[in-house]
Amino acid sequence: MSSPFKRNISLIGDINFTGIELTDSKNFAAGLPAIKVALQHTFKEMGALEALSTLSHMNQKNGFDCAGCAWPDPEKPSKLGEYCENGAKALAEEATYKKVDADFFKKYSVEEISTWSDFKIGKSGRLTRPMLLKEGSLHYEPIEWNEAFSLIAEQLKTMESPDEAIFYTSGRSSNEAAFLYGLFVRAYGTNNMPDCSNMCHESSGVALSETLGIGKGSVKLEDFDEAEVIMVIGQNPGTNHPRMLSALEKCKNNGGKIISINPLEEAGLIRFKDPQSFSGITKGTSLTDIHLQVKINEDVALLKLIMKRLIQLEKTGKKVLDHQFISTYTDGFEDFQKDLERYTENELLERCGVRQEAIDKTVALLSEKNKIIICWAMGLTQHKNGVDNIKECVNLLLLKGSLGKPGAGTCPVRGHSNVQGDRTVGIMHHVSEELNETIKSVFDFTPPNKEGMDTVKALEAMHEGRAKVFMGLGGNFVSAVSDTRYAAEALQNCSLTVQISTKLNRSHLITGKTALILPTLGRSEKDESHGKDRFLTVENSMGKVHRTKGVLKPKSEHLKSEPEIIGGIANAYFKNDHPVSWKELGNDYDLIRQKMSETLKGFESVQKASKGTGYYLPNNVRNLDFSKLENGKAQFSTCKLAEHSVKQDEFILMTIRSHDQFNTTIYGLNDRYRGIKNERRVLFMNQRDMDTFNYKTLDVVDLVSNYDNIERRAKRFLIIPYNIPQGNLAAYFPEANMIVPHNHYAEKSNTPISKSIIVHLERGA
Ligand SMILES: Nc1nc2c(c(=O)[nH]1)N[C@H]1C(S)=C(S)[C@@H](COP(=O)(O)OP(=O)(O)OC[C@H]3O[C@@H](n4cnc5c(=O)[nH]c(N)nc54)[C@H](O)[C@@H]3O)O[C@H]1N2
Ligand SMILES: Nc1nc2c(c(=O)[nH]1)N[C@H]1C(S)=C(S)[C@@H](COP(=O)(O)OP(=O)(O)OC[C@H]3O[C@@H](n4cnc5c(=O)[nH]c(N)nc54)[C@H](O)[C@@H]3O)O[C@H]1N2
Ligand SMILES: [Mo]
Repeated sequence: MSSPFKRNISLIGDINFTGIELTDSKNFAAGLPAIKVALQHTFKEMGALEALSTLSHMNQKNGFDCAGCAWPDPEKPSKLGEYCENGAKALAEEATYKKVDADFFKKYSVEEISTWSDFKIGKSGRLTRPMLLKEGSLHYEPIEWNEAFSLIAEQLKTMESPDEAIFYTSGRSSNEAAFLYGLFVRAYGTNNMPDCSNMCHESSGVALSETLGIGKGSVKLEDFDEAEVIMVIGQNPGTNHPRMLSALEKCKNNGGKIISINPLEEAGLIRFKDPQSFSGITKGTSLTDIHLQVKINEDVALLKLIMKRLIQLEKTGKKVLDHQFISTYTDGFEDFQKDLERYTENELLERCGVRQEAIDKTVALLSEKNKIIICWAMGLTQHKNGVDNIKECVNLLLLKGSLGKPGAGTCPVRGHSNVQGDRTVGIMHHVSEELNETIKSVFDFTPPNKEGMDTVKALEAMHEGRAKVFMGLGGNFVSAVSDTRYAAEALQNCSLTVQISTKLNRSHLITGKTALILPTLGRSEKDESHGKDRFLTVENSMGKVHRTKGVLKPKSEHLKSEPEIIGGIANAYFKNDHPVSWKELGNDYDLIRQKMSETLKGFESVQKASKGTGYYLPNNVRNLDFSKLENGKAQFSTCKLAEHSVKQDEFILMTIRSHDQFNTTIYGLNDRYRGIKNERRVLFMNQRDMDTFNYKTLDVVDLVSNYDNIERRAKRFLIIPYNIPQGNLAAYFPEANMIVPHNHYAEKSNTPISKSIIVHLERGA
């Protein structure tokens, strides 16, 4: 019997060390070094002239939205430039002059490319034409668009049930593309729409929906000007949302205070030197007033302690809580208060590991203020108790009446530039009966009403052979999800994998039997049809919808826009036998917007209103309208403390981003603010732990996790002494994804536990 053809693909590529240099970690973010690095990256990839002229259009009214993070633009963008160092890197990455063309794939087999590091793979350049990897072949070869569309349509038709196909989305797609994609997937007959947000802010969505009735944040950018206190929890804005530092600076200049809660003292939260102002370049603004160095995943303990102390203070006669707000707008206060009494201050203090004086200062500050904003990101969401982490933040805001007024509210800081919009316009594995009804009346077909799969369920289904076709609208699924080995096996089980992408990544190498690459236009590129420029829309982290229009000449004449590609696939699948005219819709974004306005709440005037700086979608928390929740009130929650059983030789490890990456795209090998030059395989460790276990700086170790008696290993990391709590470790994602178990994730949100993985270390070679 001949064995089935299996390509010999490396899961993570080259793990040789790249020549580390250690420097001092920094105590400020941005400043002149940021300008220098921004220019270095863009000049290198694009040339100086094009770089400067393109950057001047970024985040401006008639330009394009930065494809990096989802931080909003101010009403009046700075004329000097409304972008940050890492936005410039995102542009350089997309607008690079380097190309991955048919010759490239002729020269290099997928096996060979897979032995390269992710850094080298990404730097190969932009994808330029549709490519096919045939069953049994090791080289991609060119394919015409129409043939690619037919091939996908044929495969989709051979599925025994539409639920055997998976349609993933990453949050860079426009509202129009995501809406059309969701519509096609439903017309095909499944809700299998896993999304990058399942691994990201899903815990926020669940917690906020259950407590406040909307899965999004409530603050607007202006609220940062008025806030008395901003708490930044489990987030590293200096690297991942650098433009947020300007908003924090404004708060400080207006007399506000900043509390950061993080196992690390991140440079971006210490001091900010605004590269767009003169004083910024010289001395800058100190940001954090109180840093609470919490142990990994002990935020619930810390927040409980703070709230317990606030309630006690109130009992001494001081006015600390907003009783008026609590009685008018909330439900469950008594139970919440009773639950807090179960814990002693000492036990909470010991668990969170924070110094008593820092807690005292925090309690004193919060007791006097009631315009509080809480910002958070992956440090809270990616734990088993991720949903409770966020509910505990909501509890604090409810106690203080810090919602629905200027300068106060919730601020989950989103990741991808349109991850929030994609969900708003219908990328969702849950069934919404309301949306299904509207789709039925607008488009004249009946969408499926069976719950679909999120990323963890999709992974399992492919692994077990219950799903056979995988399509990715952007992203790099295999490197982004947990458990790289399991993920690779899952994708390699598929009969067909399709990636709609701008740049080459590992998901083009670890594929199904047959694989397709469909290259698409990037945000920064002109999207022309019949000589006319088209525009798209996106939604930022604060619920504002606005337009985006590229300015650069597309990298190749073969590229299609995302809506065109989706329209093409749908048209090949349905031929003309469907009430929706897919091809027409894919080509005409005005028509898509027209349909969005008929289908989606808040999009009634998207066509007109998205002009200029855009418009806000409805948000019930801003109006203190909790009518959809139990008793018509915002809900207090009783949250559990985290549970970890960590043995003597084990640690809790968080996977974090370096300053030189965008998720699985590696811009460079430095992590400037943390003092690392030219290496990604590093492990941050407390010096006392190093002494206890007899490790020296730059000793080599493997990271080993053991869940359910399965040993998972990530090889070869260099130990770096770092200011991190004892018992905690940090390494970069995606390298460390080898050790994240696919079947351990947050309760209710299914977000993988990427920030609290129990590991032990083994000395490596
Ligand atoms: N340049 C750049 N920008 C990006 C991205 C990128 O990769 N590069 N990614 C985008 C995406 S998709 C996202 S989701 C965001 C991610 O933005 P972040 O969430 O800021 O990214 P992470 O590096 O995952 O950092 C998490 C932070 O949480 C802290 N942390 C970890 N565990 C805990 C904990 O248990 N408690 C507390 N309190 N803190 C903890 C870490 O020390 C770290 O500072 O950024 C977006 N923007
Ligand atoms: N261990 C660990 N794992 C994590 C995380 C973590 O903190 N730790 N973070 C998680 C989070 S928050 C997220 S959001 C996910 C990210 O998961 P993904 O969104 O799947 O990953 P990205 O690396 O952002 O995807 C990059 C690829 O997107 C494609 N791309 C870029 N721009 C465009 C575009 O405009 N259109 C199209 N069609 N394609 C484009 C390029 O080909 C590029 O290679 O990873 C998650 N995984
Ligand atoms: Mo994310």
